[in-house]
Amino acid sequence: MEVTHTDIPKSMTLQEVCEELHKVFESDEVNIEYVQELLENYKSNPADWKKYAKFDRYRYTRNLVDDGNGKFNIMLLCWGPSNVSTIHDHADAHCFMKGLAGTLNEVRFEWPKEEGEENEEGMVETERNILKTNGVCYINDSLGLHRVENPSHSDGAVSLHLYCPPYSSCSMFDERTGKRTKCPVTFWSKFGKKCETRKS
Ligand code: 2CO
Ligand code: FE2
Repeated sequence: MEVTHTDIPKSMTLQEVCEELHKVFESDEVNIEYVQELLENYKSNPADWKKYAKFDRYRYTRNLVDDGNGKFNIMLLCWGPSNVSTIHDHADAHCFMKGLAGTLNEVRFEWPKEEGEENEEGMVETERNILKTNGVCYINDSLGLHRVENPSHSDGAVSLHLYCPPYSSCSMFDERTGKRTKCPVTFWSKFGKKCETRKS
């Protein structure tokens, strides 16, 4: 079925959503509303994504689903009970996030003051959002920073993330001081296969 930007079929598989996203990102202009609508329209079906859902005991995992011909990345993030990210930016990328299973909390922060300035009060929280299964949220660096956490002590959570353009490092921030550290972001698996861990 031909999909136009005004006519999204009611039931799409994750693969069909990814195919449509390839079409959307052929253009250099990102239609944020349309991407958001497309992701909202998708009803999470574990049969579509369970082969990418790989959990680690200690921290959330990033599992690449589609590399978007180098223009964007789609990945599944798996959050074990109580897993939490650092406070981070998104390296000037658009970040869409959709809940696939469980519930996540997103806590947003203002950018800290420039280095060298006083930063005594620590980082300033601006917003808290709850991302339920099938919910979608969007952030980019002009909207601030965030931390994402799985508030459940017993259940895992799974989320789908789309970044455009893809990025391989971002900045992480110390909540108490606002101090920034540049960090690589890595994948736990790509296309359903576990990545080799580099031995030092
Ligand atoms: N941005 C984080 C990451 O890609 C996850 S929080 O949602 O954007 O690891
Ligand atoms: Fe993020």
